[in-house]
Amino acid sequence: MAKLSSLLHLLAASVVLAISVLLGHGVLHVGASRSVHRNLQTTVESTSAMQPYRTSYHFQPPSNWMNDPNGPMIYKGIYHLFYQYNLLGPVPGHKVWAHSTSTDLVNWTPHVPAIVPSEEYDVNGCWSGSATILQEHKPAILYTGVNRQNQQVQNLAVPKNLSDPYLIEWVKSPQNPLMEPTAMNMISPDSFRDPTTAWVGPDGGWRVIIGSQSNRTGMAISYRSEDFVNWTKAEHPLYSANDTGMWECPDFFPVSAQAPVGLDTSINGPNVKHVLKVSLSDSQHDYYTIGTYNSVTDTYVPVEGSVDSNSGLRYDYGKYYASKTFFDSKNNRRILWAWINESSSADDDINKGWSGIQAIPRTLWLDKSGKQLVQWPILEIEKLRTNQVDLPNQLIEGGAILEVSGITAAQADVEVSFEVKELEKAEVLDPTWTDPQMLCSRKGASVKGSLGPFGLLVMASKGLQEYTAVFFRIFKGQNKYVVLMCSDQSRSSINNSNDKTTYGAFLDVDPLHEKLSLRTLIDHSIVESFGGGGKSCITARVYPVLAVDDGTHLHVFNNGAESVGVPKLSAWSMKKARIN
Ligand code: DQQ
Repeated sequence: MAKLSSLLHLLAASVVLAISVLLGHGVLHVGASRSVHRNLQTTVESTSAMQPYRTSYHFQPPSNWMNDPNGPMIYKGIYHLFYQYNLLGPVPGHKVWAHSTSTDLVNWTPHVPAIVPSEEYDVNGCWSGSATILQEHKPAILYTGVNRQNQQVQNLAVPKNLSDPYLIEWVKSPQNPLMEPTAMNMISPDSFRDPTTAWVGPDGGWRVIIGSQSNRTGMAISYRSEDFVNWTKAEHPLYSANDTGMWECPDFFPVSAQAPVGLDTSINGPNVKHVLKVSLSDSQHDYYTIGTYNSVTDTYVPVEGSVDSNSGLRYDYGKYYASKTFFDSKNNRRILWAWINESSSADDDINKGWSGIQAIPRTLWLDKSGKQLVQWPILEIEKLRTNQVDLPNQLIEGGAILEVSGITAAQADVEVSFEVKELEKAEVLDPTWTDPQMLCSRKGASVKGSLGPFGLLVMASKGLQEYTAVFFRIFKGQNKYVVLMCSDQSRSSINNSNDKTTYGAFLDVDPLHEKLSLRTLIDHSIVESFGGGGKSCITARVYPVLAVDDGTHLHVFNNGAESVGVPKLSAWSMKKARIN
């Protein structure tokens, strides 16, 4: 009964917000929009005892459903994040572009939604898209509208007032829709969405790609334009791959082969490689390839990674979808945003009144090897660190568990490195063990090995009835040592209605010459881990029953037969950010 009344309360507050927007309050001043959001906030705060899973420094709105990050950009020194949002509840529904801004990518101010369904061409939803900074630093948004016939079309919106750094009001182009599926262009009306940030070619013309599929061949359809309004479809897609299904939220951008810096989206040249990322609707995973892009012929040839095989490269081997990058011209870096969905049931989402979190924005660059990308949480997040705790350099014997106390373990940042001396004792890797996720689920944290499992037990309850284990194992491969990184959720909660899939990735680090490093960001229901300085990342959602707030503990463990050195472990409590 209590649950029902809090749900009704929440729905009522959501309807207030929806009505105010529909009545034209999309142009409300920020102050007014805040008061509307405060209504929602009150609802959530009043039930805070029932809200142990809300994050403290990962971005999320006060309530309701959020999915893809949309149109991230920096304008006049202000960072903008738009996101797919259902005004009416914590389940998927008609989408608007909700909008928040920040000066540091850590603390966020909510604004009224920037783009809401209002016209024939987007009446059934304003779906994902991207921002492009045009000449004279003018931002423009291309987004997918779902029209009255439920066809997907591409539309343009521009700021009403360029002198407003918060870009509160957006105006839809009178020429919309700009790109449509027709019998002539043979594009399927339900598989044509999510325009990327556009880039300029050597001829001065704009190019953009849009996710699609044709008979299960996933593809990135190319369009060109001189004026950003009139777009012509290219004869061939930028890239396609058989039997990969629908490609959602493509992202295409250059990376420097010389230095770990970001590049503006239109840059190309001898020391530049290109990344094509696609979000595969079938598996709900983001895959990327690294290759070369010929901007004259508009062709892309991938060299590393593969979209059509399980061994393809992924940004993250856990929950991480519909990601999108932008070039931060202020700090010369490329920043990656992504949606982390729930592992809880839809009923639980309705009870808690919200669904969906954004991962911590990550800086991303090309690894020295040129074979993969590296990702690291934006430096700004470190300003939330407080109460640092360090463990002295020590050896952890096989079977040992050591508590790291003195921090808020449900809201923390932990960095640890491991050193393994007797590598010859590593277990032999069976050549058929090619699927890291499968290997991690077969050899979870409780399965004793030789070199490993060793790592962190996070979100652990006092008696260890609940914990999430993030760990490494080292194997002897054919001519090198192979490092496996796992995030094992099988013991994360005594509530069995949650998805507790174990995730895994191979980590391209040579334990003969390098220490194995692990950083884990813990935020109540999110465990976001970076192995080898960001070479492999795994994000998990967890909903413990016992290990909540002060009942949460952090441990370092070694369940292998051999001892492991821990030269360094630092952990911090994280302060709460203003996440909306
Ligand atoms: N989410 C949007 C679509 C996109 C999908 C709708 C990916 O535009 O393809 O909310 O999560």
